[in-house]
Amino acid sequence: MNKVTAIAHTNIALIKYWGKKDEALRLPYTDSLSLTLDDFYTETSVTVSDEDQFFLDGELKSNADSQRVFNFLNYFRLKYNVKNSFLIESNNHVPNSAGLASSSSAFAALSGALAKASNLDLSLKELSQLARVGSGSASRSIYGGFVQWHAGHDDESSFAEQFDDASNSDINILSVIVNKNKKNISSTEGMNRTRMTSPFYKIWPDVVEHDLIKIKPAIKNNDIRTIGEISEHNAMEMHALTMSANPPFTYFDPETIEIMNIISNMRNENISVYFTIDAGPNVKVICHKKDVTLIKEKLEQQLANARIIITKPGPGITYK
Ligand code: 2P0
Repeated sequence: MNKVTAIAHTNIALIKYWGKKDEALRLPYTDSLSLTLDDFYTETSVTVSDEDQFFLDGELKSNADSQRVFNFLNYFRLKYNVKNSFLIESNNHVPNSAGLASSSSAFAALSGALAKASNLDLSLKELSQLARVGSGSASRSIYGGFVQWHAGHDDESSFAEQFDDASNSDINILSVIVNKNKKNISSTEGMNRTRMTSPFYKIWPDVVEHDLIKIKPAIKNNDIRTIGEISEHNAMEMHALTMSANPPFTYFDPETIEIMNIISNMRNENISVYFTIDAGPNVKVICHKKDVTLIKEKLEQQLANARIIITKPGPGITYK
């Protein structure tokens, strides 16, 4: 049987997804909006086989470590009446579970490869619906550029679509990696605890709606300063939710806060630079392409142990 290979890129949420109203289908409480990134991706090959097996970065994973992938295979088979088992070989070109959203590219690539290996001719919208059930943010990684995930109210109505292909955007992102260790509190657990216990969660849908209304024209106008301001504020609004959960928690490490301060100081020098942070300690820095080298140098001068990768808007799913 032929091997089918799909490549999908990670995305960074500018307006965050934080909370599900349906666990099994991964239906979110709110829309979210992301930028797909060029340099972080997952390449996944699928071969029809006589048993399900999952290799990650060349290593055969135990049944326990494959459970999330196997559950997804079962969902896929049931949804599309597929009878086959699959050999899955996935290679991540991102540090795993370090707030770099590797599950977004992973489940997007897996969805595309599974559909192709099963001779299903799925639209991008259908792939987005499928990927969403693997990991919410994966619904957005089907597309390149700026992508909006419509929360919807059921499986059919919850999917992402491209908002802008970013071909006219001067935006650059610096990925500042301070910690590659797996996070203690998964996104799934973190968002559930927040939703159930933070007294501020009830205003989160309004916060997102408001931020989306402001960021969309800024994206169309290539207004990176406004994109940065809104994204940074939205990230802090999300992290304020984790700190007000019970028991409270944070994804910030000391280095995370150090980087936030460095960015803020650069703004005092009139450099247009902003940050966003996901469910981990690493920081994504948002800036104009013309400033990216200077900003990288300044970060390197002030951070002894950080790894900094410059990237730009990336493409949607492709096949080899
Ligand atoms: C996002 N994050 O919008 C948000 C912001 C992290 C912070 O989506 O539970 O792995 O698998 O649906 O997609 C990371 O969570 O969560 C995430 P699940 P996912 O990108």
